[in-house]
Amino acid sequence: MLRGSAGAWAVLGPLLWGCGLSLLQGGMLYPRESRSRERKELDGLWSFRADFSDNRRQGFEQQWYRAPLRESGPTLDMPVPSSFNDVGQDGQLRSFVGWVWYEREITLPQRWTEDLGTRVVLRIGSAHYYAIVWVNGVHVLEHEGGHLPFEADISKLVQSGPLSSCRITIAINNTLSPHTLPPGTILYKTDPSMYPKGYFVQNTKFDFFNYAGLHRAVLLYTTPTTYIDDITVTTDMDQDIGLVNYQIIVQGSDHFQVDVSLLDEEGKVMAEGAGAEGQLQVPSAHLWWPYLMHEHPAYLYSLEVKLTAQTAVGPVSDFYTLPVGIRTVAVTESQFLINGKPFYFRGVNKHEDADIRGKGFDWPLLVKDFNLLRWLGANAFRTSHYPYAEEVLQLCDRYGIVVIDESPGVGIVLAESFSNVSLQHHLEVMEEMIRRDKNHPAVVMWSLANEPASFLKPAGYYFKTLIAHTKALDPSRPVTFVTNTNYEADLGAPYVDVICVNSYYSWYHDYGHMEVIQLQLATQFENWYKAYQKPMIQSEYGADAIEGFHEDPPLMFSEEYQKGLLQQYHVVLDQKRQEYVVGELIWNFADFMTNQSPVRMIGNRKGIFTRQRQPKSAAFLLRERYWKLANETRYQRSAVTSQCVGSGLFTV
Ligand code: GCB
Repeated sequence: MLRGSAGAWAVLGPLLWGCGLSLLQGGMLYPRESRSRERKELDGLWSFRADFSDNRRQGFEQQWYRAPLRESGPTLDMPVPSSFNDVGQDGQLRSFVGWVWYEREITLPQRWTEDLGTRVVLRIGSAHYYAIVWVNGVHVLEHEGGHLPFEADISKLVQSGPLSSCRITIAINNTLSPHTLPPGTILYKTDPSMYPKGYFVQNTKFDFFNYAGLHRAVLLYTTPTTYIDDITVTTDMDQDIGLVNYQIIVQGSDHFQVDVSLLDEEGKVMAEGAGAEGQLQVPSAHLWWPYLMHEHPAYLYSLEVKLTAQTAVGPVSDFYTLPVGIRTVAVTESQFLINGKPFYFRGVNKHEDADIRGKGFDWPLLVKDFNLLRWLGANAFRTSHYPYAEEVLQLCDRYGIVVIDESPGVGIVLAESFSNVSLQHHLEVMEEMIRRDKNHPAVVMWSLANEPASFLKPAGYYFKTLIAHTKALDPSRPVTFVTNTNYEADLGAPYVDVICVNSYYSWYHDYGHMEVIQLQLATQFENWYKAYQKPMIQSEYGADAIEGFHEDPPLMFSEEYQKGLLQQYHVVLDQKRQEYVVGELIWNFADFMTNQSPVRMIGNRKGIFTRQRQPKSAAFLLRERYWKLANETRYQRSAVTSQCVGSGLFTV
């Protein structure tokens, strides 16, 4: 959510979708280079200081943004992108709660500061959690939410003075409150016999470490002053003709022309169009298929958009190329269909998490993860429990890995977190998320939350409203949230398209008794299906295993127990996937960091890979299973029998 003054960025955004009312300003296209656009990455070392003052407000009281940070006190070198928590040797910084300050001075290319026909934009991929940004000491914007990008047009600031350099200061606060997403509470501990004066801790109801900092790329990019602000693409099929519906938003001028061409993977023009809105038809279209579902999965066309405009300074052109996958998504009462074929999610839940960098974006890690996913034969993952970096979704598009895109609605369990203030923020987060991710063919469903207290009275209204808004913003994709509430008590489930259930039989209860899993799991599925007749996904199941711990017969925390527990689940999943279960997502892809607690041994160890991405025994089990499942359905052209229900055919 953008807050406060946004500099010259003041044009009210038009409606993003036909029937979706959006309050967001402008589009959020991924910054790509083109003939008319340049980008300058600001990755590397930034100056950094955590504000350890008692009220954490010294930085504001002393206006640290007014002059280079080094002038107001000592600074540390801080890598970007990275979480700040694990790069140092200071335990206090690791668990710091409050404001931290980042600063970077940069030299701009001469043309950017002199050419008034150039628009210079500062874009921050993610800053967890609340961020305030100044350029050369001038406040340019604020943003709430740690997992989605925000940007400001800073042209006026960098083009108004004699300077060819600019100083970017970003203050970030990681404090979570009952109204943030995810929510949290600050607990003041006031017993003077136990705690020093002013002592407080951050409490959260989610199971991962609240890493903070500049987690994704910070960059500057340019466009002409009349520019392509947003593109929305939806696709459909008519026999073998691919239909690509496009809508382009232009800012900066009312007198412009838009031309579009759709190129295939060989660069051949397949269709052309003119105007800001229209439909392109692609005869014998190559569809975008998931990994291992087709001999040529993940086929991507390129939509080349060319804008020409007459402006006061003469003719201007802007170019932007968007990858486009042609595919449809639909839900029946027992199936999830991609391109009209039954799709079974064979996948994982992930986290953005690794040694040292925490949640900081890292290309080698990302490529390793995709290589592991493909090695497993997985075809899907859920972005548990927040939206991941855009580059992750780009690789999903490219490799055919299907995504359930989840909002940061994790740990919504306090009554306060279902209030109108919280709901309003959640609505806005969905707008930001859909604005960013709407054009990815890999994204097939929105997940609004993970394990909310959906049995609480206000949850019914909360989810009814949230789901209606999400569907209004994007009528083309099904919507879910992930539940662990009893099927009879869940007040949000009536509104979802797919029932996603987490369960930990023989882990969080019936410790060590794997013999009860089959009965309990079968009962879970049957109860839910009887109540709702909607397709179901086992959206989490798993057990902690410490790599190298072996016990046979299996004991909890051994690799044998993890494997044995999964095998018990698989027996029931194999029965129910013949009926209405449309997917299984293991918890978790890899071990990950959590808060310290007596039930977490240096983090959550339910990964089938270690945090360093080495396989445990369970990884080999899943690999065998996923390849077997893939081979059962590989390139299969089975007829679709069930009727589409609910919101009908979802096409993207
Ligand atoms: C869950 C949560 C997930 C936890 C997991 C666990 O139900 O959705 O965030 O990490 O269980 O291991 O307890």
